[in-house]
Amino acid sequence: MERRQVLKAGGVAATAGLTGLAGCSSSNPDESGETDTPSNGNTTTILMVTEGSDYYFDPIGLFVESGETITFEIDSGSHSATAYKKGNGQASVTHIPDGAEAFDSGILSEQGATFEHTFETAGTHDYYCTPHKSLDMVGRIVVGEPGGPAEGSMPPDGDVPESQTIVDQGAVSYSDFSG
Ligand SMILES: [Cu+2]
Repeated sequence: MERRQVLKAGGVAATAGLTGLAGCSSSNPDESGETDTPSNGNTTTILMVTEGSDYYFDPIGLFVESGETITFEIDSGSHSATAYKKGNGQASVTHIPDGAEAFDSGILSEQGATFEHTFETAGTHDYYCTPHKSLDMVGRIVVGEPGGPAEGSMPPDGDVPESQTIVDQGAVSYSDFSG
């Protein structure tokens, strides 16, 4: 599965035990990256990366089922994961479904720092990084199936993969998308 690449990408194993999930001991991938999906299958990580003059979420496009939890984790630099909903941070448009929670991690700066959000509402969720919004640091999460006001246009601050591509591939890495 594509998402396995995320877990191998850096430092996740070392910090998986520090996320403070009460009573959850299933997110314990070993260093080899060869672990099977945790039994509940419900934790997926998106890295937040500063690399030279590139600022990005990786994977930039991700599919999850309704009810799944995504962990946003600082790989390098200082970032936020902030939903495109008018009034949420600096969002100028709403690109999440009606009824979906407008998540906002606030700015995270420590390597390995995490923010978790459980996506309950089906549809297309676009989000951005507050400090790097003007530098194309945006991402798209499709929950269950594409839908809602994000469909038919890209976020105002940068491009993300098409929703159907995300559904088909499960995850779209930043390098695949930008390269
Ligand atoms: Cu950023």
